[in-house]
Amino acid sequence: MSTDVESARSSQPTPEYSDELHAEVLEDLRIGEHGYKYRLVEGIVMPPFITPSRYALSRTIETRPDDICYNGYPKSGTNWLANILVRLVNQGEAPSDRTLRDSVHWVESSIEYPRSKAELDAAPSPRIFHSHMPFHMALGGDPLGNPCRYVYIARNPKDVAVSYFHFESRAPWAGQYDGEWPHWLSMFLGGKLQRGDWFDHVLGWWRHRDAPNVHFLRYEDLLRNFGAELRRLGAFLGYDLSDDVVRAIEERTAFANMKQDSFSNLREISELSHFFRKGVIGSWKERFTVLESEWFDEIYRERMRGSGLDFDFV
Ligand code: PPS
Repeated sequence: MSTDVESARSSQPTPEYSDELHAEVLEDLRIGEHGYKYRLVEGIVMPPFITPSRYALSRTIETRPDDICYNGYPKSGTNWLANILVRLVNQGEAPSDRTLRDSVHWVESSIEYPRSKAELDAAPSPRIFHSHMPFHMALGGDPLGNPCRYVYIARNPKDVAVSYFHFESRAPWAGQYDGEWPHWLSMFLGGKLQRGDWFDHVLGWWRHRDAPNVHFLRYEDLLRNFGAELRRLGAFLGYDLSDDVVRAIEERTAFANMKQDSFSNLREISELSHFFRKGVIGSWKERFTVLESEWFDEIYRERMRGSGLDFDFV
């Protein structure tokens, strides 16, 4: 554990969410069933910390050809991808003077190191942006009309729904939501969770997977076939990775290592003490009943029909 990272951690303020500090406009916060807190942004359910000014900045920021914006529906492996990208542009190494979250820019959010426009303009290239937005609300405006490279990660939605349930139950930015799992599942399938409908989110990016500045990957492929997926990602971003660098990134971003490494364990953020939960394919089976699974499968088949996209659930 590096001393520099330790001191970066201890000097971070605790970015605990509170309406007063992070919601910017309190009047438009809404409370749904079981206290679920959210705000609507362009008609889509969003966390209260996606504030009008942060969202406006994220949409209007001028992107550069070497910018990278990774994106995904919540709980799809975006922080894993963050660690991979930070190391990919740096020969497998992580910065010694800051943590993972502080190595990336989360523009749409008012929590966790929000940068001003001046700070973003001054940030050295390649800038790496964190985002969870649907395609039509992406960082930098229309992805097809700006030079940023977008990397989208998608994960099978049963695991996403379960991971998200653990993450948002009793979370301050979700109004201390206190519903039970069956209620959560109906919210997920109804598109009522923060970041909106999973199918719209994933298919919105999937439809543009062949655009020259969009790269689409699946969590399950990364888990099963890391080296090949990393090389594909490297080729998209213009990095030729040696075997040693591929091995180093695979090892340092493996779940167990990310969980204990002070660079990536997210322990500096108080609400994320249980962030590294399972990191596997198929933990949905511990939560779904047979009936829930059949109901889910029916909706999944209907919504995914004709898309050409499918997921590994086991
Ligand atoms: S967030 O809060 O929306 O940004 O979460 P996100 O990072 O997108 O996804 C969190 C889930 O990813 C798992 N995770 C990993 N899986 C495999 N390998 C690595 N290295 C890894 N790091 C994080 C994390 O544990 C969450 O999934 P669950 O199923 O809850 O374990």
